[in-house]
Amino acid sequence: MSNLRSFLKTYQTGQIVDDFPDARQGELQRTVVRVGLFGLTGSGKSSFVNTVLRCLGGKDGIEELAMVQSSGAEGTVIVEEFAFGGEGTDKPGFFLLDTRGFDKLGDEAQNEMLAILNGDIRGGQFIDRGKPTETSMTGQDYKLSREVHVVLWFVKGSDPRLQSGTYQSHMAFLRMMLVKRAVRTLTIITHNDELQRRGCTDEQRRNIIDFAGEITGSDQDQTYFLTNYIDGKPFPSEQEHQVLDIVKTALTSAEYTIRMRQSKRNKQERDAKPH
Ligand SMILES: Nc1nc2c(ncn2[C@@H]2O[C@H](COP(=O)(O)OP(=O)(O)OP(=O)(O)O)[C@@H](O)[C@H]2O)c(=O)[nH]1
Ligand SMILES: [Mg+2]
Repeated sequence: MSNLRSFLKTYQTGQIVDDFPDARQGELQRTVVRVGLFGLTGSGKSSFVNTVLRCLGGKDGIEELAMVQSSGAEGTVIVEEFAFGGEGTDKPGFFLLDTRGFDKLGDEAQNEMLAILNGDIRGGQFIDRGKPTETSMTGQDYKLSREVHVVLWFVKGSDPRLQSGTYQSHMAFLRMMLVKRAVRTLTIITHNDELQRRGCTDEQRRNIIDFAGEITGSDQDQTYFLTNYIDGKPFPSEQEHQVLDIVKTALTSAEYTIRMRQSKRNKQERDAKPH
């Protein structure tokens, strides 16, 4: 466990998957893994950033916290980047991208998520939600180092609307784009402490996994239950381990995505050359 923690504290891109046959010279050294956190408002994205900060500490000991349930100005979206890993070097190993949640899922949400995936909405940037964001629908011509390499999709496990089918909608396009980009989605079901307190049964958990999967497209083996660290509450090492495990899994998925995208890119370049 402390092994995993120290691995993640010093992590640099490329340390999990051993072979990147199609990487350009120095490409991995320049790339910081970008982990996109998405989900409805109140699902626990910012709390997750703070939980990882508590477990790992930020790059160079930076401990600036994410704003939990922040009330950004109306119509404005902020993506915040939090740097982790790379301890003892001048480059972080990965960013967690905390995004402003949606009240509902639909076309607007999809378009905005796609722009973040493509790297067209970056950290600290203000976006007017009144206007659609310009972004590529195909994901071609984008730079691998700008993009999001893995998605963590947050779902509040104790949200009653999950069971009522309110959310079973409309994210098919985005899911297709993720598949096309070879970006994996992990589903993070938060508020596990509340589920435990209510005596949630295994069958109820399976239902929650299914409901969440309808939104995110994840199977059971890509779905994790999580209790976020809440200021002032005890945080047992078992919960900490869950958090570190999710981070490691996310970084592993991201590295496979980077490797696959490099190979695709090189193949396209070869195919485009005149014979
Ligand atoms: N009990 C419990 N509360 C949680 C957990 N995760 C988050 N919360 C609480 O849920 C509320 C919402 O959490 P946030 O982290 O602000 O949610 P968010 O996804 O960042 O929300 P937006 O920024 O509005 O999209 C806060 O009051 C958190 O303290 C959890 O695992 N258990
Ligand atoms: Mg937030």
